[in-house]
Amino acid sequence: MKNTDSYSHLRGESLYIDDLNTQQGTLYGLVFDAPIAHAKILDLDIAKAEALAGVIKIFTHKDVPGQNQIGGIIPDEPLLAETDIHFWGQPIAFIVAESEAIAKKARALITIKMEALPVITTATEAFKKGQFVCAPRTFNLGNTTDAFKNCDYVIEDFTFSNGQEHLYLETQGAYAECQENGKIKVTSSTQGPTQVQKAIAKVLGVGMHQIEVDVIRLGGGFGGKEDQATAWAAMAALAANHLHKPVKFVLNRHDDLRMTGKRHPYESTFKIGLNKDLKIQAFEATYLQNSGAAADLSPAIAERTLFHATNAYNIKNVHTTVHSCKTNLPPNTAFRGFGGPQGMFVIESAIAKAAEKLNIPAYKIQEANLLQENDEFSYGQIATQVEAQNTWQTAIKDFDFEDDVKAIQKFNTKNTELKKGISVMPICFGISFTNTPMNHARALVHIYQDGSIGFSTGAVEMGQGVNTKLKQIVVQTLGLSSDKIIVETTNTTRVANTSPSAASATADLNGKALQLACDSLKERLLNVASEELQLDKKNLTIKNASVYNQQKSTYLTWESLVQMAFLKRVNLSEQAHYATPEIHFDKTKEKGHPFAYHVYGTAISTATVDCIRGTYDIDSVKIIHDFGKSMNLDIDMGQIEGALAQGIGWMTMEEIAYDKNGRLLSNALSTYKVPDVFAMPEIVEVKALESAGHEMAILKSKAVGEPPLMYGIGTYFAIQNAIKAFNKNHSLKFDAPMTPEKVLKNLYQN
Ligand code: LUZ
Ligand code: MOS
Repeated sequence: MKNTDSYSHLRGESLYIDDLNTQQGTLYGLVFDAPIAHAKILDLDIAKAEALAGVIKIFTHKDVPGQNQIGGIIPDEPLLAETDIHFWGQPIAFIVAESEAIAKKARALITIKMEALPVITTATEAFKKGQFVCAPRTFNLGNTTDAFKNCDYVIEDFTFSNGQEHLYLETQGAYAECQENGKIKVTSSTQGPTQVQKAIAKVLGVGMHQIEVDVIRLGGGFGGKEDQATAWAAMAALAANHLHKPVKFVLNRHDDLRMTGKRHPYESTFKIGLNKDLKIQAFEATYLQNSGAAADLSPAIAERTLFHATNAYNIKNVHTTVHSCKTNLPPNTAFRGFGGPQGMFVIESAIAKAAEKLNIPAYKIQEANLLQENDEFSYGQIATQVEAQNTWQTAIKDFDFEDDVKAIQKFNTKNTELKKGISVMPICFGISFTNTPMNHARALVHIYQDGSIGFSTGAVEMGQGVNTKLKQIVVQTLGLSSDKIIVETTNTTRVANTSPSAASATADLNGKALQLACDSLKERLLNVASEELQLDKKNLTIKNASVYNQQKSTYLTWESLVQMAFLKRVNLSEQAHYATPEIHFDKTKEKGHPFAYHVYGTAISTATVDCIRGTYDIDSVKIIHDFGKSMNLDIDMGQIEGALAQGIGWMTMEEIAYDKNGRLLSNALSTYKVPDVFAMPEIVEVKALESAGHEMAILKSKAVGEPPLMYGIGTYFAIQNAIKAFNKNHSLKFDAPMTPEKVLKNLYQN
């Protein structure tokens, strides 16, 4: 099925927050934020700003009728600063005016007196000072101390991976409208409508039933709107509630870049031990996560780092610890991969370092340690339906890896100023929210009297194509054509208590609930058909919008069947609930079976480095990906290509920079470089692994949102491999992103 949004996207008719028709009397919001990263607020003067013509009111924490608190996991984040400032860009006051332009003028009139406090911007500094947003976590398997004693080689080093700006095309925003009896409706650009509803209710001090959150679609989320769409919606709702006027608040790009959290930078140390046969015997790592000034989703992200610490490898002795370090940066947050990529970069670095020491290619070590059926992950889950070897071997064979290696060697002998490199990157990513209670979803389906269908789920369309997949499920289950079916907006009054659209699990969870609802409706309608046709129900099916008896069509069309059912007073609506079976996790033991299944794949990347300039091209990325049985290859391919681009960006060019005072330097697209079409590899080839799929994946079509981002990690090592071909004495360093500046240094330093 074609992406259901392609028609309205192409015509520019798709609606985002900023496209909504505003009601008469709509007011506009703007945040006054902290101009310093850490301070005590001595005095805030809003009088002059509030006196400006066209300014309606300026809200501070004193105007919050409920709790001034938006922390999702830990209540440590005020909506509007009270006595202290903890990061540059922290919201302090919310200006509401007749226009954005007036609000902007008012912002310049606000004055604040502060007493500056020491600023911490790195995880290591916070770690040394003992500042954390939550307790550390440790996963342990076997006994690393004993295992290291018997290793032929033990290698230790440290790694850094930087943050990453989400850069969703649509910035954060919300539109709040008052309704009758104190009810407020908020249209929000959020991945988590229920989180937004809950936070607003808390801030206003009312029940969740007073708040309706509606989501049409997002212009991208990537994790940035899993937890961090709440503040803006809560401010708009706060103002609408107080003023009894509609309030629109869409962040401009600069405000969004400055005020929102990003992917967590990680500073990590590792110790890896292996034997002459290249089998990794033990792996230890300590991850210092730069959490920023509040917990946000950091505890869950830290946990996922541990879940993916050994990537697609089997290691019998593992000891990993993660510390969520509190710094004076905006609270860092979910970003595609959710801490997994950060963990995987460390094990890949460890393998690269070991390979350097043994003077062999890294892929020999990788290959010797790939996960196999019934291996145990460090968190106790037993690996089944493992495709690590399959995707690896298929990639090596189908993409003529050995030939590539030889060609690159030949190229490197012939050329002095240009060097090529190659890497292999296997991935293994667990599917399910690691927090087990979040793994459930609901769907609501209405069949109208004329046979047309409208359905709702908790899934948020953010460009990933979930609405198309959901529509496909209805089409398949009820045997109809898609023009009879509409996907309603995601709305908390139709489908309540939803988990955010995240963790790559949206289509699985919501799709399974939808499938259950459609199955029930189908059963009910086939009962009616069986009665009408006087035929055995078990021979009846619905396809091509007609009832079929043993593969032969009957006179009963879908429309007539629905009408008949309605006249017989049969319920044409259904609500269903799906909760992922089998999964569990015991945090006291740090053991369990947290994932429904894993997604596997292998990417081969090649790069060419210009050894005079330090610039590089990623020449090719060739991927064997485990889609299971992809239910929509167009959409899934789009996810792979997008994730790969984002992974390449994170690993090779996107460089978040804060100065030592905690001010964001990379605060515009002139100073923050993201991949464009020229940065993409000239060759991107994606082939589907032949595999059975997994029962817990919707229609056996495996989750595809996050896993392919980690193919991008391979490009870091392909560049590094080329550098090593030029600078034989170079000692590998693991400092991502591999920007041209760093490439140049590495080419000429040891
Ligand atoms: N969000 C979340 C996620 O709350 N829990 C998760 O496990 C997760 N994993 C990936 C992306 N977002
Ligand atoms: Mo996410 S990182 O919101 O799946």
